[in-house]
Amino acid sequence: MKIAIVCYPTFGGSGVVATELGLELARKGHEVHFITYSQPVRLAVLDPNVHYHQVNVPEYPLFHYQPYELALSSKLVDMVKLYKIELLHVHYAIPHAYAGYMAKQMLRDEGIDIPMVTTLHGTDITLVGNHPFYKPAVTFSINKSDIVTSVSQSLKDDTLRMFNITNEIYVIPNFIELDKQVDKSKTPCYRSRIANDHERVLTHISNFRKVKRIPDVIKVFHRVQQQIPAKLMLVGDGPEKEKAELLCAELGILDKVIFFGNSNEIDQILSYSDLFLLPSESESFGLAALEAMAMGVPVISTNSGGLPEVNFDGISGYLSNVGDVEQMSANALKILSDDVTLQQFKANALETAKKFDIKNILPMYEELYQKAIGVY
Ligand code: GMT
Repeated sequence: MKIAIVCYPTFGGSGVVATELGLELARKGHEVHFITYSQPVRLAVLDPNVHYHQVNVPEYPLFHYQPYELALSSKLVDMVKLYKIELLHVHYAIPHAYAGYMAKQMLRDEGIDIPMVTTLHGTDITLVGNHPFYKPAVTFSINKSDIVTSVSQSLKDDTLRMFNITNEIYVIPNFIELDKQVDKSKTPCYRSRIANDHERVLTHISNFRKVKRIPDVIKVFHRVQQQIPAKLMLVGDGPEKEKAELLCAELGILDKVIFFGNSNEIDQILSYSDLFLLPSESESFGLAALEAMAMGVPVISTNSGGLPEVNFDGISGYLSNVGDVEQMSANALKILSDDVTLQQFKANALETAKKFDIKNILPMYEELYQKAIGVY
């Protein structure tokens, strides 16, 4: 199949999911075309089945906002015609499904019918919760897609509750590539630069938006390190980072916290972590938690959104109500305080992650692609 993938190419779960999906489809022999404004961060290796087409938005001073959707829909039309692409898979209703629908209409005028699969990742829904003026565009984009998928049951339920949806929504969970090899030879030496052998390493990875509740990450760590020797690795960048640094300084733990910024070495970082913290306000899935579990790292998270579908309470880690720093700290200590318990949780985390192996999830997308193509 010739498939175009449209996504946000930045350090975010949806971009990672779209990129890994495209790469795995390419490995299976499909021809995959990424169409976006910059090369997705994890699209380092190009293979002959993988193409990347950049969407350029010419700057024009008359426009207060440069029209990305227009540029994207034109690019989609051009690439579909040039490469005879058979299916569009867009990640996020706005603006991608919105632009994809316009491309479909333009192509139809030229006698080309192309199906569009839209995957919902959550932020569309959160955004509409905060800014209802996007609601008509999101509803329209979802209803005009040929197939709609959602990364969790929780996100599907939220979407059906908040919008007037006439389309079926298929739940396809996010996935992880389990066969990936991490260069373990680097692990002990890197770890020793971060923490002593007797110290536990706690980790949080995100885009440091408010929804991630970074202060809760720090407060949990603050309590943990009062009981056991520990270090905290904070990976990623975003609007809440500076406040996080100030809070660490205020609590007197700055010397125990390492701010890494954005990194492409997530697996390496996770390979010397003992516990992952994800106390988010809302999370449609929590890909970062799954990435941690796949590296054998148990997770302390909230029970919001799709997190209970990924992190199993008392097995791969623990779930708590949003903001319950007290319980999250107690649970973290429960996991970290002795080696036997920690090893058991690490093994459980990896075992749970295996349910989300890309090998099991990819056929679900391929089946829906066939169904979408069958529509025309
Ligand atoms: O979490 C973010 O802020 C980034 C956002 C994105 O667009 O990558 O993540 C969303 O999609 C991920 C992939 O499906 C999910 O794992 C995240 O839970 C979801 N974020 C939210 O729902 C807040």
